[in-house]
Amino acid sequence: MINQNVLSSKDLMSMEDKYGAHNYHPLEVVLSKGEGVYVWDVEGKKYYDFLSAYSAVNQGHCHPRIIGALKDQAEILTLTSRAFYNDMLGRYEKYMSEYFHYDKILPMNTGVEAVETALKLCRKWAYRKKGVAENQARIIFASGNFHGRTMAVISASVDPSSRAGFGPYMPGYDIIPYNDLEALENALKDDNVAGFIVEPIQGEAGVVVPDDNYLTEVRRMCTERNVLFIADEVQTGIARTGRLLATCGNCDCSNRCENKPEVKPDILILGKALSGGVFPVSAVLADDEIMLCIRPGEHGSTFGGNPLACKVAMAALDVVRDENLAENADRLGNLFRKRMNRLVEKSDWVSLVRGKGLLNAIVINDTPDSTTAWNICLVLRDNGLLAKPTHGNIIRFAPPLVMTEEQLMECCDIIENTIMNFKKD
Ligand code: IF1
Repeated sequence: MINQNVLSSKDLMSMEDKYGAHNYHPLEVVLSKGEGVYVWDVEGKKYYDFLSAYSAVNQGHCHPRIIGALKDQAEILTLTSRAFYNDMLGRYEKYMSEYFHYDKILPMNTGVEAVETALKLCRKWAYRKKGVAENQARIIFASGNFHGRTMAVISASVDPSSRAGFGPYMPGYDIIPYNDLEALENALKDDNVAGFIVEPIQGEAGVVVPDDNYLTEVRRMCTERNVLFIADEVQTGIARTGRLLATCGNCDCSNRCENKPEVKPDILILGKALSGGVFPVSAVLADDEIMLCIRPGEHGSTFGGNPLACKVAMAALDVVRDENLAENADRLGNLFRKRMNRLVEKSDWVSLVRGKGLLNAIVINDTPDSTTAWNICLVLRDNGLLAKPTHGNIIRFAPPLVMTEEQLMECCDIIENTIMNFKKD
């Protein structure tokens, strides 16, 4: 019988294999502690976390202010359901409305729940405001998207691993190439189009950054055609790309969308780091003309807007502002890409680096079905840095935004030494 108190990484991986669904293929490391930019495995080995739980721990692991908020509220009131009011939700809604410059917020829990909420809101607006005939509303998605794993959302995916074998699929969708304004213009000719949902940078597709004018043109075209521009900032939001939001323009206020309204989405979707990775918290933000299209009893969730989530999210966003995480991500991201571009020149293994802020990826010079990127990540792990390939030959690098320049340079050294000494077996 295994001593339940002293379990090795190997024991714990075996337990997951035996008792857990096999819906993931994790890198072989078993983490037991996290603090700031570091995580430790069961045997006590320390690593730099270069994935940040897919950009959910932008504020760093177990940030004391966020954990403090969690502990304080957990001892007072955690959940009331929305059958009643609670004393945290109104405060949180006001805080979020002022922080992101929208009239209202609809609080949810996971990112995909917020995406689903945005899609439902978009359809409601189409019927109640735009005058689209019942059940005729169409929503445009970008090919290569990742918006979550529910049936309505994977119905818009073109990735076989997300979509295959889950049919039949949600009707009323059009899928166009990402970063293709001509394709969007054509799709918008249909008067039944209610919305266009898009990631400002496609994360899972491999950190695909669109042309500089893409989002501005999306905003202009959607306005002209009375179509809702829906931005999925679940991964790119909360300072990850060097701005509070990736849909922010290049102005210099902390909440940049205020100064570049021409890029401001009609519906904004947030998740992941909205809670600092401490607790599932997501949100949909919109102005009254859109948000009030959902009326009492037409949407909700048991945990949506719970007091614990409200308290944690406000602490998490205080940290983003007070520690200037957007500016830090912007500055360190430039340093990181500069170092990686030197690696592109020096190594045959790296063909390019792309990204914004501290959401970056390198493309490994091998076929997408090769195991090279995976094997490089295994050596990075052995050298004290955790990252994981996204599609095939692309390695995503997304450290917590609290990283210092000194720590970043050490991580670049680890990446550079690993790749310069990598031998394909
Ligand atoms: C997995 C990556 C994938 C997201 C965007 C909504 C959601 C996500 C832009 C849904 C979630 C997670 C899900 C996780 C791996 C990770 C991910 F891009 F971040 F790396 F899969 F593409 N919009 N992304 O990125 O949010 O419901 O998960 O809270 O499913 O394997 P969620």
